[in-house]
Amino acid sequence: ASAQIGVTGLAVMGRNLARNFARGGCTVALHNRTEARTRELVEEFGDEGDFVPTTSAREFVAALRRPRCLVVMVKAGGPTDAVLEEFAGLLEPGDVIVDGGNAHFADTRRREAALRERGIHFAGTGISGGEEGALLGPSIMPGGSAEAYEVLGPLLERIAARAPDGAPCAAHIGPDGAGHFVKMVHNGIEYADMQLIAEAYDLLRKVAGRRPAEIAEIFRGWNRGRLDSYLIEITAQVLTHTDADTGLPFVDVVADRAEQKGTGRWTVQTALDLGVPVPGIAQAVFARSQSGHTGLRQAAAALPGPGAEPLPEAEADRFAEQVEQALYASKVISYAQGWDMIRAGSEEFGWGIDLSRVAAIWRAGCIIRAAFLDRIRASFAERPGLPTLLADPEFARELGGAQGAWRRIAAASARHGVPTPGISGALAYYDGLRAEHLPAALTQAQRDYFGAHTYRRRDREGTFHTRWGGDRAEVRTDQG
Ligand code: NBP
Repeated sequence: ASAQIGVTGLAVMGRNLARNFARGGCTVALHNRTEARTRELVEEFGDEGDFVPTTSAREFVAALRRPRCLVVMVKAGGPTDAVLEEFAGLLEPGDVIVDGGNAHFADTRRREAALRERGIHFAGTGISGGEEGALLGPSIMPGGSAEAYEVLGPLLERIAARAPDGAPCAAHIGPDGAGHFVKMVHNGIEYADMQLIAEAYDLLRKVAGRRPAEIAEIFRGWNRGRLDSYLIEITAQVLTHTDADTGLPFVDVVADRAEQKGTGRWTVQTALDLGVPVPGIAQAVFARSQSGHTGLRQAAAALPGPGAEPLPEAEADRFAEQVEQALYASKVISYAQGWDMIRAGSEEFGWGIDLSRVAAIWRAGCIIRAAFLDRIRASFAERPGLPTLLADPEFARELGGAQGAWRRIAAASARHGVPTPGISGALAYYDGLRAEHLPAALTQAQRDYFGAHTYRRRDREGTFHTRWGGDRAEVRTDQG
């Protein structure tokens, strides 16, 4: 047994992770259900490092040093269960299985509990950065026991991306499903971020009358400022690309129906279960869903609305600056909601997640990597009990500074008929949190009217009900 780590499941992700380990100096055992993939990897990339190709699960396990450490990179769901069942029978207490696939954190909790019974550590691990990240350095979010991380940590930190300060973008997140939960929320934030960028593009195009190549230039400018991020950078790349067949801007030949694999939906479903408001993520998931409903869109296509009359040229530059402010403010709101959700999950499942550490390992390697994450890291490091990112003095000052422009953009989008559920919804969230009084009072009164659901009063302790159907007298319901 010579390999420090093994990878089973050698499709795009597994293959690139295995190469990353090998390039980093690890001896890597290789296994895949279909042998051909293992052979191909060694033929094409065998000179990149030390690989130990194997042709059976038994041979694979035998190739690993104790305690064994193996990474499963197969299709999430049934295939993961099948592979775990096969390997669990061959492993010994103290061995570590890493599931690097996109598992639902509830499945990870179930699998961890079952394997723990057999003395095997199971580290459900979120890996972000796609194919390229897997090879060059992903952001890695391992869950599972602290004991497992002792074995695993040094190996994962070796292949992870490096933040600008040199720190590896891998850190123990917390027990059982914590890693996959955090990866799920990462993807939810990614959905929200992408939606906001799409809305900013739409506004610049339809209201400011800018062409895709001009918008790319605007985005490049933004990328030199506080919006500096991977998603803004690739947006500029996409917007400068021209379709070879038609000579049109690429964005104009792509069908306007966004698809989804499901992690955004999981985030929203879980948020509903946890009772944590993440409307920015929900709006993004629903916006993709709405874009794909061609039947609904066709049926509504003739409904009246404002014409596509762009602003006069003299106002367009100022408008673009206001879009930057609205985009930035809305982005802060989305991230605040994401962190609210991580805190809620951590409390619900007793994970003890360090909120600052999550921001630290998202600074590089992952899809939402951005300069701004270092400020979130610093914010939670200084104030671990911060109830919301909106209460951070610096973010609060920025939101306050942006709110004038943000309101003008939300108003302009309504006036021009450009849908901005992300930007306008983020503003509603901001106003909803800062409002001294919400109409929730009326909602609660209605609930008491039709369902005797009771209410609390602003001026007194206790719960009350008004006898709406009778004399409308108020009765106290929390006393004998
Ligand atoms: P896929 O998700 O396409 O899975 C293909 C791999 O699963 C192959 O190695 C295949 O073996 C194996 N497999 C299947 Br399918 N059923 C199996 C079974 N019953 N027993 C054993 N092996 C089985 O590969 P991927 O795109 O590389 O993704 C791997 C994991 O990483 C997934 O969970 C994915 O969600 C996650 N992920 C992907 C990305 C990304 O950007 N693609 C990013 C982050 C995470 P075979 O060769 O014999 O068919």
